[in-house]
Parts: sequence; structure tokens; C-alpha cells
Amino acid sequence: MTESPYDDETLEAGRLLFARAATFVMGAAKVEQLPDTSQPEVAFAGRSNVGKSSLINAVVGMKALARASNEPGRTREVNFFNVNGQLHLVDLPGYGWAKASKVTVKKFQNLGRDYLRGRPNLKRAYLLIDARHGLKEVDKEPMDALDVAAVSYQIVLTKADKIKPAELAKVIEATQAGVKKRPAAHPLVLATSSETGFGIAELRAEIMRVCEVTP
Ligand SMILES: Nc1nc2c(ncn2[C@@H]2O[C@H](COP(=O)(O)OP(=O)(O)OP(=O)(O)O)[C@@H](O)[C@H]2O)c(=O)[nH]1
Ligand SMILES: [Mg+2]
Repeated sequence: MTESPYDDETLEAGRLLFARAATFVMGAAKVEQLPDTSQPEVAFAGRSNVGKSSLINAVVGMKALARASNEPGRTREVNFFNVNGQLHLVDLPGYGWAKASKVTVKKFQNLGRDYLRGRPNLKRAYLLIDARHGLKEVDKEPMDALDVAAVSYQIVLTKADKIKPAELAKVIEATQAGVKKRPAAHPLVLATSSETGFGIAELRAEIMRVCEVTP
């Protein structure tokens, strides 16, 4: 595993920030309902069931702030969570949700796409990828969209607890190679587990840094 790029002081500041109160603000089902905010925000995107809602819960250290479920298609709105009145974490509906009707899939995709394109305060999108699978064909479309819209994004591997460290190192390497030529992608790939807390301190520090806030 690569060494943490954050010093102890930064990690501690990240811990402090996300130990503060986090609250559910609202869920937007349509682009017109997206709130106007002056605070910086980061969004969590990715395939359905990849662990977006669970990762938000892990970051804020709460079990059920965002609703997670084994059933794909759990999150159906763009959900806004506020941390300490300083920033928003945004939970997006997942894509690649096989059981949904075509109309429903389109609706979610459009909502997610419109959100990602039109948020002046969006500091970074985190594109979540299951560590067991790595980048797949289905992830290319959102990456293309983010590159075209010039939205800064970073890949976060999820469910790292499900594979061995040596395998994880390989997936990180392959994923980093996969985003190398993508103009809006951050070159560093983060690995996390909402189950064990692995990588969460680093993700907190990273969110704190891109949102330019201090606890
Ligand atoms: N082992 C393990 N399971 C996880 C982890 N993160 C999420 N899960 C499980 O994966 C399933 C899906 O998690 P969610 O957080 O609801 O996924 P989501 O991406 O928000 O899904 P949608 O809302 O449908 O788009 C749940 O059963 C979680 O408990 C993890 O780090 N490790
Ligand atoms: Mg969800």
C-alpha cells in the first residue's frame, strides 16, 4: 500500500472536522430542486451498490445519515448533507442499475449529469469503483462526461476489505494507469473500506483540502 500523503496534523484536522455535526439537508428529485448554496461541496458518484451512501456515513462517522442498502437503486435523489455548516457532501443516485426500467435509468442519469455539469461550488466529484472489479466499461461514460464538463474528479476504490492487500495494490496501479490520460481525473487513486474504516482518514483530509475549510 502506498504511504499516506497526509501528515498527522492534517489527518487530525480532517478527523476533527467530520466529528462535528452532520445533518441531512434535502433530497432533490429534479434539477430545478437543486439548492443554491454558497458552501463548497463534493459529490459521490458511481455504479449502484458500489457503496456511495456507506462511504458518506463512514466519512461523517454515523451509521445511517445516508440510507445504504443491499438493494441496488437505494438512493433515488441527489441528497445533500451538511457538515458543521461548512461544506456539503452530495450523494448521487447510482448508474448501471440493471433492474430499473429504461425510463427510470434515463431520469437518474440525466439528474446526475445535470447536477455534475451545473454546480459552481462543486470542488470535486469522487467516482467510486468497487475494488474487486476495478474500472469497467460502464464507468467510461461518466468519466467521459466528467472530462468533457471539466469537473475535477478522483477515483475512490470501495470495499477494500473484500480483497487481499496485494490484490488491492494491483487494482490501485491498474486504475491509476486507467485514468492517466484523462484530463479531469486526479492521478492518485484512493482506496477505502466503509466496513473497516481503511482509508477514511485520508479521504477526510482530502475533502477538507479540496473544500479549503478548517475545523
Ligand atoms: N464489505 C463492505 N461492504 C460495503 C462497503 N461499503 C458498502 N458496502 C455494502 O454494499 C451495499 C451497498 O452500499 P450502498 O452504500 O447502499 O451503495 P450505493 O452506492 O449508495 O447504492 P445506490 O444508492 O443503490 O446507488 C450495502 O449492503 C453495504 O453494506 C465496504 O466498504 N465493505
Ligand atoms: Mg446510495
